[in-house]
Amino acid sequence: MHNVLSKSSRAVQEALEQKGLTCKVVELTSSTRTANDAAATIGCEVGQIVKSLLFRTKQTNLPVLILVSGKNRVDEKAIELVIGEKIEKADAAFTREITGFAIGGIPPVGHSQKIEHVFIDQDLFCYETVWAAAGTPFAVFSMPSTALAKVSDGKILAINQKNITI
Ligand code: 5CA
Repeated sequence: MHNVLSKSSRAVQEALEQKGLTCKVVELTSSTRTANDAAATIGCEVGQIVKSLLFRTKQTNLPVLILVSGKNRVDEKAIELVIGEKIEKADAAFTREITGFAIGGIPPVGHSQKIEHVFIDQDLFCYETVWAAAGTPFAVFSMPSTALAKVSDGKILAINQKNITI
């Protein structure tokens, strides 16, 4: 672990503090780019990893942030039913424009633009503690899942795709 945070991770740390959270961003020496990498590096369950995925509404081009348990895949239809419009994955450029961060390090809070539509996977509440990216593929922080709901101001929903054959 490093003591000095990168610029992106420092911005996330500051955003957390502004929201009254005491959690500390940690920079690791192994990659936490994917949920599986992060779980292996941290030594937690993959379900405890918060994937912060950016989508966009197809017609109105508005950002939709979906905070998903690392063990789940987003059921886009469940989200579309709530917002009344089709959505699709945002590309890297749109993601950076809205969040201020690159894919692989998108945090659940501290974005450069306000995101109106935020959804939280209800399965994250199976865990007392969850871990999220903090600005880079090497930085993470942990927080109580209840705090995640509070600071992200998201709508809690069942968003896991049910019909996957593994
Ligand atoms: N650092 C980890 C967890 S702490 C992390 O950021 N995981 S993540 O799941 O939130 O971010 C990686 C996700 O970004 C991938 O699951 C994938 O859904 C998405 N992604 C990767 N490449 C692209 C791309 N080119 N365009 C849109 N989304 C992408």
